Formats: sequence, structure tokens, C-alpha cells
Amino acid sequence: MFKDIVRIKVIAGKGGNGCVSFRREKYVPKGGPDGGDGGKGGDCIIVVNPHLSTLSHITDGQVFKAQNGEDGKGKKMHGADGKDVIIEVPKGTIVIDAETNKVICDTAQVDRFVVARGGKGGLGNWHFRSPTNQAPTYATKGEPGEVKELILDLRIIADVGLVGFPNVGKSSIISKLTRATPKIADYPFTTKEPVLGVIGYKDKRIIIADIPGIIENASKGAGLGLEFLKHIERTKFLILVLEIVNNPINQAKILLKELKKYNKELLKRIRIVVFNKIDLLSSEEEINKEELEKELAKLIKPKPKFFYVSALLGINIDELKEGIIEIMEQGN
Ligand SMILES: Nc1nc2c(ncn2[C@@H]2O[C@H](COP(=O)(O)OP(=O)(O)OP(=O)(O)O)[C@@H](O)[C@H]2O)c(=O)[nH]1
Ligand SMILES: [Mg+2]
Repeated sequence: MFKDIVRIKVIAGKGGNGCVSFRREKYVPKGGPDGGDGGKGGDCIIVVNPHLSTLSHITDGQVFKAQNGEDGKGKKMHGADGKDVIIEVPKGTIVIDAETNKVICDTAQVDRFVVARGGKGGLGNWHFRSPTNQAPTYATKGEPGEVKELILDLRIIADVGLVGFPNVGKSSIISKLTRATPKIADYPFTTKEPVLGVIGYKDKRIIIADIPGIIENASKGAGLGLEFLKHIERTKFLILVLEIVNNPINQAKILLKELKKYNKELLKRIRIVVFNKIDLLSSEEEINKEELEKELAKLIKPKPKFFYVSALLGINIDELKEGIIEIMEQGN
């Protein structure tokens, strides 16, 4: 099952205790203090694994516990440090402290981050010898490790997001633009989790996200919309996909309203409007392109580029790809 949010507990290792010990050697009646320090407790570390694309490998409530540091020993022996525990996540995962609701780290920016620090080891009595006290009989205890409840919240990072009603052909488009093979079927909400595809050109990669369809009131939680709208928040630009035969202006109005309610910054990111399923028109004359574009240009500022495609038959898909590359080039 696809998962993009989980709650976990991290327990860093406790530091090992310092040791109280005195040298015992033959013929040396009163050996000095030689208790070693305790080892440091292991850390809990979030690490990005570029091969992961979901959080499905982590169970809700899973506990990640790092090893405790070992106690110090006689003969000034330092206890071993506890082993760290690594929590692998896909890039784009945000780590939130469940208690304070504060973002601890965002893996869009960093690939490795210590989320819970292991405790320091205690000091052995060897440490405390001094001219006035040559036989200290005390050592300090290891410090406890940090313990936290965390929420891991994946927000996919794609360059481009496809936004549209269910069943308009978003997955079909991504399957033609890239080598991604999302499920395509003639019913709404076929896509239940974001699917990423890659357009490669020169030495660059453009990542495109196909997200589940958005319907009216998605921003309030209707359909699958709300939980997936967050995935388009981090895209550089958006492509609005409209079904040409199904009152595209009306579709656009509802989609724009939902985007705006969720985060009005998203509106500014629409750079391309795709009219899909042009093969269903009996003739090109059936639609008035000029009128359509004029209406949409009133709704979307700055004026987007328009493409008339058939994902089913592969019509104008290359042109769309060129258009996407061009916009990415301008942005860089
Ligand atoms: N005639 C025609 N049918 C198409 C075209 N593109 C997609 N379809 C069909 O429309 C249906 C929905 O296509 P999908 O690609 O699954 O649509 P989607 O937007 O990803 O749908 P959801 O994942 O449910 O939001 C499928 O039966 C496709 O074969 C097209 O250009 N022309
Ligand atoms: Mg789909």
C-alpha cells in the first residue's frame, strides 16, 4: 500500500557509565585510579535513499532504537560507542516533531540529519584524579539519549505536475511523455498514488508527477484530492489537463478554484494547458480554439501555452514535450 505519512518513535542510545576502578598490580600496593569513560550512545539518523519513492517500508508506530554506549572499564578502557540507527526515507520527506509540530528537517535540502542524539558517555574516575585527590572513588553516569516522536511526511519533488479531473488522461499523457507505466483505465481515480516519470534531454532530467485526479471540493478533502495536492506544492510548474469534449472552460474554473483554496501560489505556476482527447472531436471545426484560449487566458496569468493532444493516438505529444523542455530551460 502506498504510504506518504507515518509516525515513528526514535530512541537514541544512552551513554555508557564512567567506571570506578583502581590499578591492581603485583607488588604495587596502592594503584592509582584507572576507571575508563563510557562510550557515547548511538544517534538516530534520517538518511535519503534515492531509490525509495514512498514510505511504505516503514510501519506506523515503528520504533527505531540506537544502541547504548558501553560502560567504561578498568585499565582506562573506554567503553565502545553505541551503533547509530539509520532511518531511510525518499527524498522530499519532511521530518516533523510530533509534540511541537515543528519541522526538524526537510530532506529536499539535506540528505542526512541526526534526529535524536545519543547521550554522552560518563567520565571514569581516572578523569578525576588531581593533586588533592589521588584516589577519587566516583565516576559520572552516561547521559540519556534523546527520545522523540516524529512524523515523516513525504512531499514528492517533481519539476512538473499534471493537474486535472479524474479520467481526463493524465496517466496516459505521462506514459507517452516518459517511460513511466502508470495504470490507465476508463474510470475515475485509477491513479491512487503519485507516479513519477522522467523526460531526459541533453544531460538533464525533468521529473513529471502524475497525481490522482482533483475534483470539486478536493481542497476540503473530497475525492483523493487533498492528501495529494501537497505533492504538487513543490513543483516548478504545473500543466492543467482538460478534456476537450467535456466543457473544458468549466473544468478549468473548478480546478483553479480548488488550487486557489489550497494554496493560491499554485495558480501562478500553471504554464501549460493541455486539451486532451482531440481524437474524439468529429472535426477540428467543432471547437473554436481562439475563443477557448481567450477565455483561459482570462483565468490564468501569465498566459499559458496551449497544446491540443491525443494521448491515446500520440498526437502532438512531441510538441508538448518540446514545450515542457522550453519552459524548464527558461526557468534555469
Ligand atoms: N479517446 C481518447 N481516450 C483517451 C485519451 N487519453 C486517455 N484516454 C482514455 O481515458 C481514460 C482515462 O485515462 P487515464 O490516463 O487513466 O486518465 P487519468 O486522468 O490518469 O485518470 P485518473 O487517474 O482516474 O485521474 C482511459 O480509458 C484512456 O484510455 C485520448 O487522447 N483519447
Ligand atoms: Mg491516472
